[in-house]
Amino acid sequence: MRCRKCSEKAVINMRQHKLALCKEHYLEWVPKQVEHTIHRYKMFTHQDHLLVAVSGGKDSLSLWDILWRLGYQADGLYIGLGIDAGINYSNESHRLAQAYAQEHGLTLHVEDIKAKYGETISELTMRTHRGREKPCSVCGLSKRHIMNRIAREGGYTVLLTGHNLDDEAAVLFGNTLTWVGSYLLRQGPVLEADRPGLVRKVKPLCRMYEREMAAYALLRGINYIYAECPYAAGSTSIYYKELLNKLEADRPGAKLSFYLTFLQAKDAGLFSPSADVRAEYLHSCPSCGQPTSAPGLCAFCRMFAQNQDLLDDQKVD
Ligand code: Q46
Ligand code: ZN
Ligand code: ZN
Repeated sequence: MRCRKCSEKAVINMRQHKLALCKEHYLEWVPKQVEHTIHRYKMFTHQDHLLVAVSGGKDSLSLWDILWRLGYQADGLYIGLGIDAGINYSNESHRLAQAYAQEHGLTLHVEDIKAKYGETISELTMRTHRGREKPCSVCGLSKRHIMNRIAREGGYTVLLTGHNLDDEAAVLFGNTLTWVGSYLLRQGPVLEADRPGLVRKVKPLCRMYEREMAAYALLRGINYIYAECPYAAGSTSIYYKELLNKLEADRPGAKLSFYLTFLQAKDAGLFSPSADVRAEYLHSCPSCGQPTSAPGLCAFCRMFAQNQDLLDDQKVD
């Protein structure tokens, strides 16, 4: 297989794009694709002050790398979740995120959940769900809350995450199995800051296949954590990704077309804003100021308010 641009030996063949490229042209092609997505969905400009959520994985580190190469002002945010599960997952991912920042002279904010709130994600899940559930819902809620808080405190105009096409297609697949209108309406490359207390959120890798990002990180020589979070195993989203991969193997481009035709349908008004029923009930959490549909404190503040009660009880005892 030869590179379409220079006839050198190709390192990757992307059947979905009918395109094979050599290393040099592939490393040029990926940032161009991402820049196209940034412009296509009017995500941000060179004047914006960006905050990238960096987990130490291939997607977020590659995204940070691409932004740096494209000349955007982007700082990183690493959230220490305190996940160990025998492989020291959090420490290793933190080390790799820090190493990337140092090598490129970039600023990385580090927020350690245990240091700040007194419990790791695993401990928090044990307390709030008695270990009956995986930590993912607690983890997702905490990450969203903390990312938004740090972006607001730091005066960042846009918050970026490294979700790729495989992630987005799997979420979309789940949402279409249940047809929750409010979720479908809010899924997309840009989540506007349309509620007080929210920072605009974007996903510049939403059109890039996971395989393309893995190839980018590898060919660019980015050191990322190969291990998945130990709690990801057996999750529904991995199951949906496997199903979509089977479809993609038979019909190259199916994943991309599933996602893009959804966005077109949404733009054409297939989902009415009245589907976003939650919006009517939103108010600002009295403790942190972020929007919530829960009565009183938001779900994140409630987790820690319970904790505070427990601590107070222990002190009384
Ligand atoms: S980090 Fe957190 Fe993920 Fe691990 S505990 Fe689940 S949500 S799987 S992206
Ligand atoms: Zn080439
Ligand atoms: Zn709150």
